[in-house]
Amino acid sequence: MMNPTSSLVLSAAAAASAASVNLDWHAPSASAVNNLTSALQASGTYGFIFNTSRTPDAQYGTYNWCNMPHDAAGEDEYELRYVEVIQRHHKRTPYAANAFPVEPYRWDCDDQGLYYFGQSLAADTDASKRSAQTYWKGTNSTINPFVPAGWIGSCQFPQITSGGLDDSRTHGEDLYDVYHSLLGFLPSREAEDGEAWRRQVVYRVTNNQITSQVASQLIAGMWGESALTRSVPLLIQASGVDSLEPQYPCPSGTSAFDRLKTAATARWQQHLDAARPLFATLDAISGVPPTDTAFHASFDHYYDNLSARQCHGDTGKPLPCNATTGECVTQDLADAVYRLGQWEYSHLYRDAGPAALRSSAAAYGVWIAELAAHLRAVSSGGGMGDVRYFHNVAHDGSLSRVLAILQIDVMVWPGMGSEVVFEVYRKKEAGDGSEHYVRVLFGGRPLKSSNPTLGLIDMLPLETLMAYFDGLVGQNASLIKGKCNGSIPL
Ligand SMILES: *[C@@H]1O[C@H](CO)[C@@H](O)[C@H](O)[C@H]1NC(C)=O
Ligand SMILES: *[C@@H]1O[C@H](CO)[C@@H](O)[C@H](O)[C@H]1NC(C)=O
Ligand SMILES: *[C@@H]1O[C@H](CO)[C@@H](O)[C@H](O)[C@H]1NC(C)=O
Ligand SMILES: *[C@@H]1O[C@H](CO)[C@@H](O)[C@H](O)[C@H]1NC(C)=O
Ligand SMILES: *[C@@H]1O[C@H](CO)[C@@H](O)[C@H](O)[C@H]1NC(C)=O
Ligand SMILES: *[C@@H]1O[C@H](CO)[C@@H](O)[C@H](O)[C@H]1NC(C)=O
Ligand SMILES: CC(=O)N[C@H]1CO[C@H](CO)[C@@H](O)[C@@H]1O
Repeated sequence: MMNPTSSLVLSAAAAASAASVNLDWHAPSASAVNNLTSALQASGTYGFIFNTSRTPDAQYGTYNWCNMPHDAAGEDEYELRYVEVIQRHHKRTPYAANAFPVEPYRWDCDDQGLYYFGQSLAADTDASKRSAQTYWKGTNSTINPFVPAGWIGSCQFPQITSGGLDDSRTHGEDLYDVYHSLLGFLPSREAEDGEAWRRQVVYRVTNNQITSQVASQLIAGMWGESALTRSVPLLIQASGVDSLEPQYPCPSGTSAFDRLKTAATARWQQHLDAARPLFATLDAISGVPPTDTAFHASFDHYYDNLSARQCHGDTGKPLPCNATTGECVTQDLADAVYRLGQWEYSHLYRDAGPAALRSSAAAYGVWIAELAAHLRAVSSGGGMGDVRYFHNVAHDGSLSRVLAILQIDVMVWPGMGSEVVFEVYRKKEAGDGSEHYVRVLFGGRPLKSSNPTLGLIDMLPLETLMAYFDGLVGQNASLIKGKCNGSIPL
């Protein structure tokens, strides 16, 4: 319990930090990632891994596109009160749109089923209500003369591959190891405690099924057998307004963001011009027409086309070759694509100036306000009920916007399974008026922000982060509709 004096100090501190919070955009640090010369001319990928889900132990914490690092560590003087995780889904097949005009090989997913069925919740206790475990089996009709555009094979494009399911499971096991075994924060999944987690833990997904595919294995990884005894709900908001993907309409935010990738933004155009020879080489091998605007608006398509192959399975799928000329996409070409993809993400979410912050804050402000409401409820005591762990499974666009809003100092394209973790701590012996503190982890390490109000977000007074979020998006997202419809400046 706080005494009246410390409560006064607390509100004074909160008021002061709200008044002095800096809401401006601050440029990220200069690094290889946002250096166009290194993107175009370096060799390799800055030590980033693109060809396996398994990061060698000696390289723990290294950026791995196929399976990003995650983890956390404890702090003695502080008591952990609440954890909210937002992660990107794990590795998947490419999207249909990322196939080359002629794909050199099939991509089959016959080693797994994507289960779609409805079942009465009464089935948890009444076996006579159980549904058959029906799954979608991609099929190739010998009669149907219409061939799908893009990839050929029995997978859905996209779907989480069986390797991606394995990574999801490991991710869940690792989270349990940290938050139960190491920190004793989450309950045990064993014996008498076995079901306590169901009251304390919430999972949320987007309307894109791949996030549910990840959740199903992640939860089994976290809670083992005790997750299999009865159903586990996944929270989902309605399609079209979902804040997690995000899907809610935000025309001003979208147009401000899109402008960052047009000729109106000089440094973007400069990178496209400089990358023309690389595009031409890739087009000649892949057969992508030089007039295909989607493929040449950015490196996104080539990046996904190539990286999904290299991450697949233990050894990856080969880089594609041209059946006529025999010329192949070399590792050097793929690496150049990966470097330019990193540069583009750093540009769009960080380097491009205040619009990079403002457009992300508008497009992702509702989720930020939801997060802030959770954090506020925890610090004001009891507001989250029994819930102490909230896990969101989302996309690279979701994570990138969170990183943009936090103004990460060195931006990267969030790889498969990337996570940002918000940990709320309470100081065991609070003496300075700031009772709750927050640590934000990205890739298992405290996130460094370029914004001086945030700095290294490692035991930052919680009210400082709340004041920053409130300033950008408004409590209860009160600013977002106005920002999105243009009646309030971004
Ligand atoms: C970018 O990298 C090049 C080559 O490594 C280097 O010469 C240059 O100084 C870097 N630019 C910045 C702004 O760091
Ligand atoms: C993966 O790429 C690294 C270089 O980034 C290379 O040293 C390694 O041999 C590659 N591994 C496989 C399995 O291709
Ligand atoms: C379907 O099978 C035929 C014959 O084996 C093959 O030529 C064709 O590429 C396959 N189509 C798809 C979509 O897999
Ligand atoms: C192979 O390269 C040629 C010449 O660039 C191109 O016209 C063709 O579309 C490519 N074919 C395939 C199968 O990618
Ligand atoms: C935000 O919403 C909560 C719950 O609906 C409400 O209690 C609170 O007063 C609202 N805050 C503001 C500033 O509107
Ligand atoms: C824009 O949003 C604001 C804030 O919600 C609202 O008051 C206003 O009516 C909206 N304007 C339009 C044109 O939709
Ligand atoms: C993700 C992506 O960009 N995929 C592209 C792969 O190439 C085809 C053209 O063959 C494009 O349509 C896709 O958009």
